[in-house]
Amino acid sequence: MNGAESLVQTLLNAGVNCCFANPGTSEMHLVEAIDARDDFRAILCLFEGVCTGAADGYARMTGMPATTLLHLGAGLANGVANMHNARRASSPLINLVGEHAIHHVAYDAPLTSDVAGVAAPMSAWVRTASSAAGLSLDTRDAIQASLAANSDHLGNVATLIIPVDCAWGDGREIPATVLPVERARASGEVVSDIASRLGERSLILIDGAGMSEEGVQQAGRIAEHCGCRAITVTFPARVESGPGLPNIGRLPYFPEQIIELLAGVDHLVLAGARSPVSFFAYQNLPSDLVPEHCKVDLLVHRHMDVVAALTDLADAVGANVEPGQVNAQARPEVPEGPLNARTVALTLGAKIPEMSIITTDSGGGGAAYPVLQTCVSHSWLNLTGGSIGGGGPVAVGAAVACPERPVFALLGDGGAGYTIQYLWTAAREKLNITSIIYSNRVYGILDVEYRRLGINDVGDKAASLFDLSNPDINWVDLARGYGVPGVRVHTGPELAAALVEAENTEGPYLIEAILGQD
Ligand SMILES: Cc1ncc(C[n+]2csc(CCOP(=O)(O)OP(=O)(O)O)c2C)c(N)n1
Ligand SMILES: [Mg+2]
Repeated sequence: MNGAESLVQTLLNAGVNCCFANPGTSEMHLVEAIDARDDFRAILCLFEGVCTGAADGYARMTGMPATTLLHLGAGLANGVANMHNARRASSPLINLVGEHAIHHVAYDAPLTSDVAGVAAPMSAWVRTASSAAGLSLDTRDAIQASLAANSDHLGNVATLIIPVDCAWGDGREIPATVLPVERARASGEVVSDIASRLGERSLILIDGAGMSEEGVQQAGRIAEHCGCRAITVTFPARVESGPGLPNIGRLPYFPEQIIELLAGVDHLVLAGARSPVSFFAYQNLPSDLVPEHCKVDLLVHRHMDVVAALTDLADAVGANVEPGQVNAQARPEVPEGPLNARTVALTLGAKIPEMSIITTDSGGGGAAYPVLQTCVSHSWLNLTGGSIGGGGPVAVGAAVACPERPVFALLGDGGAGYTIQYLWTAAREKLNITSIIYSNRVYGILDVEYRRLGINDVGDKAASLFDLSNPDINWVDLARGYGVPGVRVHTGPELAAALVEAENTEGPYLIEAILGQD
């Protein structure tokens, strides 16, 4: 058994059996070791940002790490932006990155670079293997690090750098056990103290595992009993939502909106969430958005047992009630007329199947959340770290993880441009992904943010930096080029028909939604 084979065996021993790959010469022994195993899935992605984003989506749906296989510092660097989103999601992820043989590094051949230096800022754990015999233990440690209860800022991305002589040298299969991860309980004292002060002007802010079905049920019990509200952070990694589940709202995006919401809150309880701050700094606004009159209580950190803490809190307040439920509604009618974020949302509400998985990026997709919440059960995966180009790749990983569930990727035409190569992987793997491109032909939010600074005179150069026309991007042609059928739509009924067509089409489908006036 060589080092590469011992690495793959160690992954399989721990139940890690999927790799999103874009290999090169220094990874050939790893390719060979993967090739030898029927029980290990290898999926080619045409850009490394698709590999890292897909591994993130896979982890959010399974709770298990997928691996990426990347080519030295340059390949890893291409994957860093979506590693950032994965880090913000606390997704377990294992990057396997090839490196020159140890003796070859000193020759400074063209692909030589500081691989560990590239990995460090987005990784909780980085190691460069130094022997073939130790590679299985290195792999065990990488798996353990990806599953560890790390604090928020570290995340759960583990990067194992593998000099090729460690892959081709003699390996050892060590029966390396991955230890179960213990998540700390919230202190009983903290729970009862918070319980004694929960009231109508309390707000429970939830993140992490607190948004699992069990977590939102417990938060719903507390909210119902105490008459307070429970909401998630603005861009949670995954939320279970729909009729039958409690009405868990969401922290808004703009700082003014958050300030307005918190003005009526005297008591903020953090359940796996961090205290709200402004996404960006503005000269006339604070970074910390919690008003002075508001007492902030940390119930539980995200890396601790958030669900148990919410359960303990519900018990401590004596919440012998069913959780309050979302105000379930019939599915909306398909709206007539031109499309905008709102009419796309209503049409999705009318048409998408139960148990769908939704991924979002930039663009107007977020407007669909309050609509879908009332009428269709779904898992919603957000762009956690604000680095656009995550939504398509995350959809790939979610579809690989849950082949029986339909996946919808709601993407802005700006964000989609960063990682559009995901379409080819979706076509090749016959993934059940319907992509909806919100085609307004502009980086719309940048225009909004520019004006928010008080600049109303948008000059030609500035306008050209926000504009996506001239030439217009033809998303349907792009999709066809990657082997994905699709259609362009302008109205609610056209979109509705396209969604039916997507459902009846095996594999992926792309809908370019041309947005008119709001
Ligand atoms: C990696 C990365 N680069 C740049 C940005 C800055 N940025 C934020 S939103 C955006 C444009 C989004 O445009 P689009 O997807 O078309 O959505 P729209 O605002 O038009 O609804 C850009 C460039 C970012 N967030 N992440
Ligand atoms: Mg746009």
